[in-house]
Amino acid sequence: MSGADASATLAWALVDEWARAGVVEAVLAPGSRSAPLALALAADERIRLSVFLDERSAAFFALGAAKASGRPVAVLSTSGTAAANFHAAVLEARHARVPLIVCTADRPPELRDTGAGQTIDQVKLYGDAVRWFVEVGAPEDFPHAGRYWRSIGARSVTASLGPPAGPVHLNLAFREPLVPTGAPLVEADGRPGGVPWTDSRTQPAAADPRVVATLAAAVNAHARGVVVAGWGSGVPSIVASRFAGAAGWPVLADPISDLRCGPAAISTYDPLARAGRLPHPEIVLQIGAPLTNRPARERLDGAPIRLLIDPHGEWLDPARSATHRILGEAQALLRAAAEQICSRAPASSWLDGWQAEEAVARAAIDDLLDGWDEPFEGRVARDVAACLPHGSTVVVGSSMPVRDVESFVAPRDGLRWLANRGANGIDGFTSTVLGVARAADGAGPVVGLLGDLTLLHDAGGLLHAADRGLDATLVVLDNDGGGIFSFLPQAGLPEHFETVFGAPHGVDLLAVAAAYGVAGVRVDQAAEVAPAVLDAIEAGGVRLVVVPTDRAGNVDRHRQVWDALR
Ligand SMILES: Cc1ncc(C[n+]2csc(CCOP(=O)(O)OP(=O)(O)O)c2C)c(N)n1
Ligand SMILES: [Mg+2]
Repeated sequence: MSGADASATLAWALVDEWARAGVVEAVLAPGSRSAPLALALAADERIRLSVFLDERSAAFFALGAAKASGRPVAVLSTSGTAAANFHAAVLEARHARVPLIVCTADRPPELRDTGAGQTIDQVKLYGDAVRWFVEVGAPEDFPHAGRYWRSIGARSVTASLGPPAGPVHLNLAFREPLVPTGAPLVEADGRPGGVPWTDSRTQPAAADPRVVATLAAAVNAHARGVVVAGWGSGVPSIVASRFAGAAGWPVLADPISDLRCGPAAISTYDPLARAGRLPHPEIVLQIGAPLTNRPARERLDGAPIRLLIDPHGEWLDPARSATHRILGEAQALLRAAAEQICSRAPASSWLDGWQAEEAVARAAIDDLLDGWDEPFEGRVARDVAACLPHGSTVVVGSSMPVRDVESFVAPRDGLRWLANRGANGIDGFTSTVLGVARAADGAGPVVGLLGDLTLLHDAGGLLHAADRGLDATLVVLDNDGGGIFSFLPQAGLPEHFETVFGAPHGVDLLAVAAAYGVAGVRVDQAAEVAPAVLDAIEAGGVRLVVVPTDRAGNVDRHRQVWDALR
């Protein structure tokens, strides 16, 4: 064997291939076994490196940056439980189709299964959650080693981008010495001209003319249709608007679909469904995930024709109500179908009816909300979305925030919405928001809307947050526990409810943030929430706006809104 430094060469070749293929962000949590790759990442000026203590926060930060940018982000851990702490973010990346290059350092084979320190079985650690797994093997100088390492680097980027995008896992065994030996590198130069080892492209799917014709015929045959859009529709709002406008159909859009804008958008389907006032469509076309809102889903699942556009073959149909499924890109299909629809514009009595219901419901909701001085969680969601400048990104936490956003936010354009809805966890959220802010790079404000437990679950994500040069405002609805459970049947079991579900903590969230050097304010009046958020954005840096609310009172207020529409 030559004395060349194979570990350093492998690390350099991987990082070089990632940079050639467009990777600009990497995240690591320190450890010794990962040293060769950590040093190569730190040395490469094309890639910005963020360092976290907690691997879970590191992975969710990478997830946020990748979600916001659409570009793969590399994330590196040392061996052992460190690698296991990536798992939650890997699962979210899988289900939300986010490109992540997950690198776990490992002991070489001769140290495995021997009680060697910090050694677990890392082979296929994340199971089927990853789109590609490679046991890279301990680096050695062998013929064409450079070709092998470079092709792994290039292919890991390609595999993470799919489609569908998702996490890939490189398990990297390193032998000591783990720091550069000073020996020459193995011959492993990249292609001339700075191009990736293998330039890999996926041909964009054009819409199949027969499928387009079938969809257009279905629209032409049914005036009483609706489009429903959950997260991940992949359709630009202009395309959805043009299709809906030609069809004369309303768009029932969860804000996190980015399609709650334009004249056909209906934002009040939750209270309308609860009041039994949702008109009965003959046909429902679902793009993206199902709505989060259960009353509306239950109402629409009963439509005689339920069409599911399924770009990634994921059958996003938990109610099993789809009568027809189209495997393919919604964007190309809607764009082409809109051309073939015998347009019902400018007037469709079906759409007019929906818009009239929307106007009545919107006015009733807004009147109620505006009359309440103490912060109501639904109003906070509505007002934060309404006040933000064009170009802002809102990252919504699971539990009630994502539901209140769906129930109360009025249609508007100019916002981008993100949420961890692949697996609906409340974990890693602080770090996700900060990762989004990293990718946004000051291009527009980034605001997180989250519950108190969601903040506390990843309070550690605030470590160093003030020093990362990031701008992000975290609007925390502090109802001292899990407010969502008060809406569920568990609420009828008072004996154990607070202990087992509500889980109050009594923690001063501003003091927690202050311990990490993060400033914030507490806002007790509903009308002051939006100004406080705008002040925080203006001040810059990472800031908290804590809005105290009351779990029981919050349920009452929601019921008052539902009752008002009955
Ligand atoms: C990682 C993870 N653990 C547990 C849950 C279950 N869970 C769903 S909502 C919730 C409470 C969240 O409380 P908070 O963030 O304060 O929001 P609120 O319910 O008050 O709106 C919990 C524990 C989950 N979704 N994800
Ligand atoms: Mg809460």
